[in-house]
Amino acid sequence: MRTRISTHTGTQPNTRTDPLATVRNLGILAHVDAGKTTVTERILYATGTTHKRGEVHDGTTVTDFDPQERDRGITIFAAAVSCAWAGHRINLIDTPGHVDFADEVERSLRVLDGAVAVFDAVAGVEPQSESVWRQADRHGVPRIAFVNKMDRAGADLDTAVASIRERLHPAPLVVQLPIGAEDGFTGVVDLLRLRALVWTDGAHAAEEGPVPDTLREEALRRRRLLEEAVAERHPAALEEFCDRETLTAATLTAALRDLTRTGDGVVVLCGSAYRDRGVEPLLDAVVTYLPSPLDVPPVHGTHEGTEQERTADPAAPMAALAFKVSVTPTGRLTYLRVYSGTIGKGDTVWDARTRRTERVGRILRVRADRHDPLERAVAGDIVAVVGLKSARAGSTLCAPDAPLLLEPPGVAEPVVHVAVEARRSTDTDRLASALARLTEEDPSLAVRTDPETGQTVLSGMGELHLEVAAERVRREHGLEVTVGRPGVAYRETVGEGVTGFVHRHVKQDGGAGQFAHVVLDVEPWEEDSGGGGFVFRSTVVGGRVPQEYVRAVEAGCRDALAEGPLGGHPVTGLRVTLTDGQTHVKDSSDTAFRTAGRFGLRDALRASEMVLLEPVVEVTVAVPEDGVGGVLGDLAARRGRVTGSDTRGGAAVVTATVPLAELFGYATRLRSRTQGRGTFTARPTGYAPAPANAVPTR
Ligand SMILES: Nc1nc2c(ncn2[C@@H]2O[C@H](COP(=O)(O)OP(=O)(O)OP(=O)(O)O)[C@@H](O)[C@H]2O)c(=O)[nH]1
Ligand SMILES: [Mg+2]
Repeated sequence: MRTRISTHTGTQPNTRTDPLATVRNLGILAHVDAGKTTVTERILYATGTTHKRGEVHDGTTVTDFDPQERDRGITIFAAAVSCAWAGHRINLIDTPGHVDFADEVERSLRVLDGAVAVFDAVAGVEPQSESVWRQADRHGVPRIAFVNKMDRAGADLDTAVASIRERLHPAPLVVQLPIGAEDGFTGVVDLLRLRALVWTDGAHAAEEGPVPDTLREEALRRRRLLEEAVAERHPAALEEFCDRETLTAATLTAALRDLTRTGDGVVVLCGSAYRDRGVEPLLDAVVTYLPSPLDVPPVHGTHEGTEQERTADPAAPMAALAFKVSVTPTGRLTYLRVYSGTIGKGDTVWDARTRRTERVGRILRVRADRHDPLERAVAGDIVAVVGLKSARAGSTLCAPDAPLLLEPPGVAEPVVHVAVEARRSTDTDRLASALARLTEEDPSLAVRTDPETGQTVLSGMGELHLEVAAERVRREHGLEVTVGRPGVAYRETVGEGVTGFVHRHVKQDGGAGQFAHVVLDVEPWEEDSGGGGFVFRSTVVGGRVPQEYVRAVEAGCRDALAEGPLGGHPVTGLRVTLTDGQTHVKDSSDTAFRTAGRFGLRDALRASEMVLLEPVVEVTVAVPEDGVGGVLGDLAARRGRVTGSDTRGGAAVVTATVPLAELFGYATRLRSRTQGRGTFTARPTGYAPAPANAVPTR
């Protein structure tokens, strides 16, 4: 095994007193193709976890192990592997960059303590880098940035950093100066230690030496800029800077660590993962700047309505969150982040979702090519467990005598669906169980039977997502299936509502009667309340409708939102006000008011002016300049609205808002129109009114 030098400066807190301080739960995040899997691969190589460098284009990487990932050259499933560096254990999750798999990223972010955001040194911040950055912001995950592909023609660290500053974070703190450019990129100057690290092809590790004379002045200038930027944001550093007019490497390190953890600054490094340059300093930065499980706030959960807090203490009651389920030859692996307590082999645990106990079979530390069995895993760790039958991504597992429900990661609403049918009718049952297996592993897939056609309908996040799912049914289950044309999930909203809409639900023909009168106002409502686009209130005075019946009316209204009058689509973006009502001493009940709410709102929506909404995405298309005309024409034909155009690295970049329904097959079309040189990415931006002639039914 080759030996690598570790270049990290500064000391780690508590390393001797608590082994948890040496754990890093790390995610690799970025836009599609920025090089996450290659970075991961080089990390595994640098840490001695693997002994050869795998390549995405050869299908030989550790984390893109699924046959479809290897064929398509993209990451589809987040993969977790553990490795060791400078006395630390790094549990690393390589995430997919394609927007269709954003839910996989979301679930990973839920369990991470820190992340490396990877950027392409030519393209800078790309649309999906921006989306995952915002996702990480929402989860409060501290990040460092790695500007990758410094070897590419047109690579430029300063431009990439400028795009980070402009689009993601006001304080990128660059700690390296590249040595050489593009094909001649050979190393970096470490601005903290003012030493040069140079990599030569075929060599085992970086060679460390003095800063080359030609770069000395520039390195000192940039060191100065770094000191100023840090002092400006860190009070203790500012004090030292004012006293001594400079900052020591140790002060810089400590301040950068603080700024990373509070999110007030983002440390930026650079390199070329493909050429294996810049990986060791990145690992050093991970262990130096990113937090350990001890440094992050305690996790919160609920039990029977009361909120509870759990700290990363191995002696506390056990609580863990499952973030991934994967059915492998080793068995059904459930990946867990343990938040508190200790989970042991053979333990009985409580699944807060199913409200049942399960037994932990084996516990595994997942390494590149093997799984190491563990007797137990403690708070702060990420491990895989064999033997759990019902746990899903998002399930809380906890000690049976200390039940707790951790908030599961949100699941995005599927926006695209296809009808799936087994070629042979005798395979229908097998198809159903294959699809059930897929949804078990991937909560962003959903299966239902269309009540009108009886067809099996699979829904998910996008065309690619469903294509991958159908292909898994074929490959992994050996089933021949036909897949229909994709369709999008429409919604309905209120254009103009109604006021004083009266609904009477009365059944008094002997026996126990039902009596509920409601009067409803319905109006359009902007979706900003976080309540799924539906707001309910009551303005009833004088106790004419008792509180419990008001709640029943609300529940009934929610029932009615499932199917709107235009085509049976979910209804969103409205406020319903219960303005009046009437009860009957004997015959009123929760059920009667719930029914009145349901049919009252259904009829009120029928009487309202409704608007059909369709999912809309923002596409960013990059093509050689001579292809722009064709792209614009094509986008216009797809009801696209161009919102911007730019040039980047010799290519024209067009952004446009396009209805998702018009985008099916676009990837293939663009490739053939541009002889494979055009690329595009799409980012969901929500829903917009669909033209009147597009009124579809489900
Ligand atoms: N020139 C150059 N190419 C690189 C570098 N790093 C990665 N690549 C190439 O870029 C392509 C994409 O790399 P991946 O590692 O698959 O990127 P990714 O971010 O994991 O992609 P997704 O998982 O599909 O989002 C591959 O062909 C890599 O060989 C680099 O440093 N320099
Ligand atoms: Mg990848």
